[in-house]
Amino acid sequence: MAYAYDDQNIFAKILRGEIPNTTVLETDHSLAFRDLHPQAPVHVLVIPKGPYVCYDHFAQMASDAEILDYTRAIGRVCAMEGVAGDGFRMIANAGANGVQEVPHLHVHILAGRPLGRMLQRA
Ligand code: DGP
Repeated sequence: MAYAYDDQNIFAKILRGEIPNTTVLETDHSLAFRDLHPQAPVHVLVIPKGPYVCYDHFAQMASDAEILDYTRAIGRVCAMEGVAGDGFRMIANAGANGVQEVPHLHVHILAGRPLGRMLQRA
């Protein structure tokens, strides 16, 4: 599977500083910021700085340093946002069936209210 990265996607523009964001955490290889349209009291997006379309692309192609940094960044955001006590959900949408809107890998961290069942029938 070849992954074609579009560097005009909105998160690439955020990474280049062309669009503002509300940053929660920045590390060497990752950026976490608040979702523009939050669906829960806590709704943070965590993205790698590298040009990866989706999670499987990242998991196959990223360096060990990027994967370590990204995984630790997600852990740090969870701790900073205090999501562990009442629980939370992480979502990484991919492609058309996954209804991925922005083609740059992002994990959603959602918390702060009961989130319902994982999936609904379309
Ligand atoms: P997804 O469907 O998984 O690709 O979700 C994309 C998310 O990105 C969606 O929850 C809204 C968010 N989003 C879209 N544009 C912007 C933006 O310009 N800034 C921020 N902070 N979030 C955005």
